[in-house]
Amino acid sequence: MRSSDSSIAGLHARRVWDSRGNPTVEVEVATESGEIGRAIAPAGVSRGTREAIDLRDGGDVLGGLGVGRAVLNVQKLIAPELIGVDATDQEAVDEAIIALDHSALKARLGGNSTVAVSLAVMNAAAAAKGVPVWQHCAELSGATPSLPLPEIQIFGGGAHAGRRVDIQDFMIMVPGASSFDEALEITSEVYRAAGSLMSQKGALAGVADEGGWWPVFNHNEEALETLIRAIELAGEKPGDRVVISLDVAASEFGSKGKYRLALEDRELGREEMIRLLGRWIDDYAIASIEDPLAEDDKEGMRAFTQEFGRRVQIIGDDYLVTNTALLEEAITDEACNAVLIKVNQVGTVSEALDCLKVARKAGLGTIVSARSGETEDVSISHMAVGFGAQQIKVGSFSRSERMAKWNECLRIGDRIGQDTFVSGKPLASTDWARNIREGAC
Ligand code: 2PG
Ligand code: MG
Repeated sequence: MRSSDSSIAGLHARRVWDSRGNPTVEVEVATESGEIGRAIAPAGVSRGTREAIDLRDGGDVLGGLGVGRAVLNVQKLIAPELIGVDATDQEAVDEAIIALDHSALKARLGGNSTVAVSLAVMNAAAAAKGVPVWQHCAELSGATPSLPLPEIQIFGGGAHAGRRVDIQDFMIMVPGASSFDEALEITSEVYRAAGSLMSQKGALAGVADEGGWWPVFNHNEEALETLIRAIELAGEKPGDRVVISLDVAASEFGSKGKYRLALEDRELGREEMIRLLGRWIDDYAIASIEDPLAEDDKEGMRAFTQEFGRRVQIIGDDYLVTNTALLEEAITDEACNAVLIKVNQVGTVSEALDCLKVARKAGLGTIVSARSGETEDVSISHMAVGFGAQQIKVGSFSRSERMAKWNECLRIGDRIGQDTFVSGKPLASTDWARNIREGAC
């Protein structure tokens, strides 16, 4: 391949539709060699206030969610700057995008435009090189490809289920599985068991936005109790091979150190919230908690990590929004011990990879994550493998926009070998704390 063959020859953007039936941006990038790379922007609803902005048209049509302006930005503003740039040089591509929009939240171009372009270029570069996307990602990141531990939702909640319960994601992980495939098989059994428990109580009411069972519970803890029963019904001992993982998404119901649990009609102070989660950790085989406190509650995140950071994984999502500067601050503050990596939170592949590398260097856990609004795009499966992330979070174990990502990991696994599967080690690791002490970051 001549080097110029991987140069970008053209970009095309169009409106397509996501898993909620909302419009979103798809971009196709063509290289001089005639290869095409395609990607679609995902969309979150429980969004951090400091994440890249999705540019929407506003007005009455489509609830204001139109992407006409975002599509035009790709065609008129971004495309002219990228024609002739080598697609394999992801940093040059992303720098050119960033040069067009220095606003903190990519408000001019829209994070939905920039992420679709950046991912499409990544996919086009792999095609031009004639290698699978995960391999190109490994070359970009310098990591050894590995199959991440899946983190899979059983009950949806929060903003993904009409706020039927306050906590957003009730998930499981199977760190005791011997392969990615076995982790999915055990998850499938637990998912099915949870569905039949709901059915027995006459509470089976369909699925939430990410495919987890719709939560018909009278209090948040009932979801945890039911999840424990489902794990047992599936023939597993909670805390043994299977552990529970929560995304509290506390910014959705808390701010300024106060947390309003609407389902239970009570408001908790910061300390009470920490005590409640601490009791759940003791009682329910919980190994990982995401956003236990709100994005504005640094004091709470620090206190929580101080107390529980050696027992459980504490993930910053809305708290960090895949932003390297916020991550560095959190490392100094010891405010969490793992980071969720969502490319559309920051807007480009290079910025997301930079954040992941900083986390890895500091010994923090790394979880590549989808959004609640997703599509058939499977770029994140390739990124999770090629970036050597320890975990992958894609939502539940139903609905094809979710299953497409799990299934893609299985296909990749056949190429790189099941022995690359990341077992439960990262969850038990306290390397992050030691690295901070030794000044490795
Ligand atoms: C999250 C994500 C995915 P959303 O909070 O982690 O579950 O939700 O995409 O709506 O921000
Ligand atoms: Mg989250």
